[in-house]
Order: sequence, then structure tokens, then C-alpha cells
Amino acid sequence: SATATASVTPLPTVIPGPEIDQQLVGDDGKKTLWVIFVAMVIASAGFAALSWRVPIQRRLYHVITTLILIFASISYFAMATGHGVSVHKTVIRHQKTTFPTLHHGRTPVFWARYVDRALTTLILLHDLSLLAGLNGAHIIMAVVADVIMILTGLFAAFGSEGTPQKWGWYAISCISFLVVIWHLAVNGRAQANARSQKVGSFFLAIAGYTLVLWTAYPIVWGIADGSRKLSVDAEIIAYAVPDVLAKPIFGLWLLITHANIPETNIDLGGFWSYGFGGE
Ligand code: RET
Repeated sequence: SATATASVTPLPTVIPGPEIDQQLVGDDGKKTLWVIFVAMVIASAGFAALSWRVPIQRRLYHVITTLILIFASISYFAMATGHGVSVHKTVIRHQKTTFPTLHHGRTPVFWARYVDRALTTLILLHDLSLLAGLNGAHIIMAVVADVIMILTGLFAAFGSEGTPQKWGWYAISCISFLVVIWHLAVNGRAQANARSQKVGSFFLAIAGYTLVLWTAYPIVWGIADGSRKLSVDAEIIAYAVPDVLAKPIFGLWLLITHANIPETNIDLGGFWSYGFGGE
């Protein structure tokens, strides 16, 4: 009848769900942050100690590898104390029935990670570039791509939740990551092979290891920070594992091999030793 037609309300397209409580860092997350902080401090001291055992002219890898651990320690201290964290509004869409339910909430964004990554990935790239013997032009291109990768990752992290733009930043970051990979896999490998067979095969192994570990970051980001499918604590642990493998374990491998393969020595034309040379 006419009255029934008039009372028909339009079907909802989205059902507002209950607010999700602010997601907090739990005990497991806090413990993990403090444990990794302590591990990074010990590793910093360990690498600094290792560097004293070699003459200054051959300490370049030691110095820059120690810096990676110092930056990581600072970042983990910031996160563990709760200062390197910002609270961010979240929107989570659940497609439970025909109509999606929207939940609003709050979640921490660990911005200190991005400061750490900006510095440490640059240094790690220099470790690999120096090992391969890449020229300055290629190093600069890889470095610029790396900075774009981390900064657009930061923009993605702070982008409004549930928007395509957030994934747009993520996509730009992933493309920059591919540019970094390109420089290492193609130019880096060619240069390393040109230096010597030993350097070539070591570069292949350690750059391959780096590539696998670095790929873990965008995957964890997509699941945790992008799709919000992990708890805050699970996210902390999921980043802690590659952080330990990509920083202290990478550094240890690099320095031990450097000590055993003299061909990995680099000549910065007197810059590093201020031209005095000698042992
Ligand atoms: C983000 C998010 C956006 C997409 C991509 C990312 C890549 C991050 C990488 C981080 C590497 C960090 C390391 C830290 C420790 O030393 C920013 C997560 C591609 C590759 C190695």
C-alpha cells in the first residue's frame, strides 16, 4: 500500500560498529622493546670493541656498523619508554555479513622506527655499496630511493585509516624499494664480481640475505600497520626479529668476513686515513 512504500528506509551500506578500545602496548610488547634495547646496546659496545682490534685505516666497516647499532638502541629506547610513539585514529572495516561494519579506535604508531630506518638503511646500503665497490653516482641513486622508501612509509603510517591514499603511499614506498633492490642486484653484483671472485660470492650471499630480510618489513607493515590484522604486541615482535637479523647479525657476518677476506678492503683515496696511509 502507499503507506508501506513511504516508510521504507534506504538500506544501510555500512553499519557503525562499537568503538574499539585504544589498542595499547601490552606486557609482551613492552618486554620485547626493552630486551631488544639492551641487546642493541650490548651489540653497540661489542662492535666498538671489535673496531679497536683493527688499524684505523681498516675500521670503516666497523665504524659504520657500530653506528647502525647505536641508532637502533636509541630507537628502541624511545619506543620502550613510550616517547617514540604517537596515538593514531583507526578505522577497521569488518565484512561480517552483507554490510560491512566500521569500528573506530585508536592505535599507537611507532614513528621512532622510521627515524631509525631512515638512518640505518642508509648505513646498511653504504656497507653493501662499499663492499661491492659501487661508484658515487650509483650510491647516490640508491640512497635517494631509500630515503623516499622510508619517508613515504612514514606518510603511509600516518595516512588516514581505511583510505586508498594510505595504500598509495605504501605503493610508492614499495616501488622505491624495488629501485634499491635493482641497484644492489644488478649494479652491485656486477661491481662486486669485477672486484674479485671472493668479493663477488660474498656480496651475493650477504646482499641476498639483506634482500630477504628487508622484504619482511613491507610484508609485516601490510598485515599489521596497513590491514590492522595484528595486535600491537604481535607487531612489535614481528619487527623485532628482522631488526635483530638485519642489524647485529648482519654486522657480525660482515665484519668477520671482512677480517678473513682482504679483498673486501676499500680504498677511499686517502679520505678515511687522511692520506697518511700505512699501518
Ligand atoms: C615500509 C612500509 C612501506 C613499504 C616498505 C617499507 C620498507 C621498509 C624497509 C625497512 C628496512 C628496515 C631495516 C631496518 C633495520 O636495520 C617502510 C615498512 C617497502 C625495507 C633493514
